[in-house]
Amino acid sequence: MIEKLRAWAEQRGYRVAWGPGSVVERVQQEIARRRSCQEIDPRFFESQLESLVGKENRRIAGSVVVIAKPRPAHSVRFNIDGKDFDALLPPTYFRYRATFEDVRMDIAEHGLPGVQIEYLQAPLKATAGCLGLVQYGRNNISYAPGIGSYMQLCGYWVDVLLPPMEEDIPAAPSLLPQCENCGICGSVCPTEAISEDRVLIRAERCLTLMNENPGDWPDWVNPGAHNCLLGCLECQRCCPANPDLPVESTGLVFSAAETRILLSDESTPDDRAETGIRMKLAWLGQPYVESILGRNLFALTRSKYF
Ligand code: B12
Repeated sequence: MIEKLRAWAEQRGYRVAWGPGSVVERVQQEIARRRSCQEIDPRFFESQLESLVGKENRRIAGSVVVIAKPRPAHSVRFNIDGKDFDALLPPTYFRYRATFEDVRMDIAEHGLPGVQIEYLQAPLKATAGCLGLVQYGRNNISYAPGIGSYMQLCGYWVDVLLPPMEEDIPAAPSLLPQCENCGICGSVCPTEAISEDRVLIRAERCLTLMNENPGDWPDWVNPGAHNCLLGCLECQRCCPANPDLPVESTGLVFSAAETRILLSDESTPDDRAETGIRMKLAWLGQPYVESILGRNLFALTRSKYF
């Protein structure tokens, strides 16, 4: 069974690791500890992490399997004042949720046929780190061997007890050796979310958290720092441990009229539904960003990157 799983991953260029379900509990306890000693901002914890660490979400007994799937960045085209404007989406954003399902269906058919496979709702980097699948960078993102950080982690419960991978797994997560004397990511982070004194990111300061969510950005955020339609690529693109960023087109084009509606302060949800905007965002796998996309696009047009 394990040989089949390994061959499945290798054929697709994925990395795979597995281990006992207790790894997830261990990771969850560690994050709860970081929350209780104030290493993690309480408001950030409640809004983003509680669902991953706060409740028992295992529905089947067995093992956990985590896959690192290489993903490129993607471009999306807008039309501003008659000119094409290509905005970048970091790896993982295009068809994020759909990718979990694609991988689940594929592994169920070819990697672990006959095995029940369910989504793992847990902190995936930390779980993958304990399983030896990834190492952390100083930017707090995880890196898989031969891939770097441009990947999506997909985690699953499987209803069989897979044999241990290696004797010393699960293990404590480790740092990339290249990070020991580097620190470039900390110096380019536009919001000082990466500090010298710790690996754990100050997530409440991360540009990604701000531009993925509604609301005004705090005054200390330089709007010119935005470099993607959603998210931020600064701490990954500068990283010597990463390959060049692969970029693919989504093929998605927002017409001049649609771009105008997105950028207008006065447009309504009906305007977005009547044009192709809503349908296009659903196809992109980002239906929740309808109300914030114009804000982000406007910031991008003003940023130093364009
Ligand atoms: C919440 C979340 C966010 C939040 C907070 C990020 C965070 N680090 O917590 C925000 C919105 C800011 C965010 C941003 C991004 N995210 Co995000 N996010 C998540 C989510 C849902 C949970 C992450 C989590 O577990 N946080 C809790 C913290 C405590 O866990 P941790 O970061 O692993 O922290 C551990 C380390 O710091 C370690 N540690 C502490 N000290 C030390 C010291 C040493 C020496 C070592 C080795 C380790 C170590 O201990 C901590 C655990 O106890 C996951 C999906 C999932 N289900 O897991 C995606 C996920 C982590 N995100 C992902 C991505 C791609 C991003 C972005 C790159 C997106 C973008 N381009 O804009 C940025 C990266 C920001 C950054 N530099 O970290 C990917 C990461 C892929 C990868 N290559 O690692 C994930 C896994 C989604 C996926 N399915 O692929 N994200």
